[in-house]
Amino acid sequence: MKEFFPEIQDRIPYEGADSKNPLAFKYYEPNRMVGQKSMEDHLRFSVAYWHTFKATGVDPFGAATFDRPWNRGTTPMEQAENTLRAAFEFFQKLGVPYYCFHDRDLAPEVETFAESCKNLESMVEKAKQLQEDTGIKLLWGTANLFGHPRYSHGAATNPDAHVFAYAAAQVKHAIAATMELGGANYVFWGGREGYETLFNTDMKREHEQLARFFHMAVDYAKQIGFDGQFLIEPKPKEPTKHQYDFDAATVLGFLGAYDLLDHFKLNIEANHATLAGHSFEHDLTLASMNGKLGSIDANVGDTLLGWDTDQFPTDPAMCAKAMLIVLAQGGLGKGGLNFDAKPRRGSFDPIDLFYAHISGMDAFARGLLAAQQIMDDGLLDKFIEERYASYSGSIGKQIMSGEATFESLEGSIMEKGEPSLESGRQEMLESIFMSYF
Ligand code: XUL
Ligand code: CO
Repeated sequence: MKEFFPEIQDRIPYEGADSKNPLAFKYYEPNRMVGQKSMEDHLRFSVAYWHTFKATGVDPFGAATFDRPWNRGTTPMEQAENTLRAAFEFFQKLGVPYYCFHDRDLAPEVETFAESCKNLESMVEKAKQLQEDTGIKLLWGTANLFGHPRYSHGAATNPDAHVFAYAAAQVKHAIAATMELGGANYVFWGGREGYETLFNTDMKREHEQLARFFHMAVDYAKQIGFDGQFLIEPKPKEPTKHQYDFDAATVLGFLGAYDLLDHFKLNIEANHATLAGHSFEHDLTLASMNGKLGSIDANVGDTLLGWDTDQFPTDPAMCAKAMLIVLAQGGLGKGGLNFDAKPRRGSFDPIDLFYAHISGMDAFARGLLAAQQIMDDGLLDKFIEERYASYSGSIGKQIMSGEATFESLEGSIMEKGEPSLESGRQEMLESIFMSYF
């Protein structure tokens, strides 16, 4: 059978930190134990079908630059089948345990809805076989509710109920496809769920529509017995100016307001957090502290650019900050680290996909090792614990137990007077953190 990546003969090897070979791992050793789990089980890496196999390099200024051999078939279904074969060859050679897709990445959308569904079913059958043959699994599936012109004013939040119905029908099939492939999660990214101007938008109504949509999805999952985790992926802007799922805090507020909290966790994407004006670790922490960090889209933006550049992560320190949060909550459960990332438009050779993923995997593996060491040493945790020590003392305990009142606290301040000031020691802590690299 024809190979799509003939330059890579075998599985990418681990060569250790001294290697200068860009086609080898320096840190990612899947079976290496880190704390109680193997690296592979901590990191649960996944490849994003849409960027890695379907992206063309097209941008607003120029045509496609990625001339992928798997996209050269004569019919759309032949291309889809070649793409699937290329994908599984890539997963195996890279040594990655998971992948993620949108329905329309896997199978082409054609003239009628019924025919598009048939295409999806046929591709799911083929993917299932390849999963069985290789042991590679589906981290999550999702539906593309943003590419087709029918969704230009939103899917669930569309002013036209006919479009809402179309989106519902599409998601029904995407959830069923995910279940058929044993997907561990199902993701909702609100592609065009947002607005450009309030002159034509009833925001309250659109929020209510979105909530109805999510409730229907929950009902459908229950009806068919899908036990994967539902995830919402926050993003503040792009494609619309005001995306409804702005950030982790906004999504949690929305889920709480519409009685959906029990059914969803969050898929936090680094580049989305920074577009919202947060750091990656801020949104990870916000999700995690609410028991809602379900999965991660591992990428990075460019500090000089204000849009979603979806680049591969290469900064082990950033990855360590993320992994500290993941380790502290005992792992990602059903979730994983999905590389929602693409090589730059000028990196158009198929082999660039290997360079990109290998460096992303190494960045996170290096970050994991540092995070585990930081946790084991406990210096940062100890500092934070001591910083809040007064809440274990008498006033602090009374405050947090609800015993204290404004009046009782006034009394204690009359007695105790001015508090002593303590330095936050930020630079010292940054220096400790840096010593792990
Ligand atoms: C878009 C984005 C999506 C989701 C899946 O910015 O991140 O690719 O991850 O729809
Ligand atoms: Co994403």
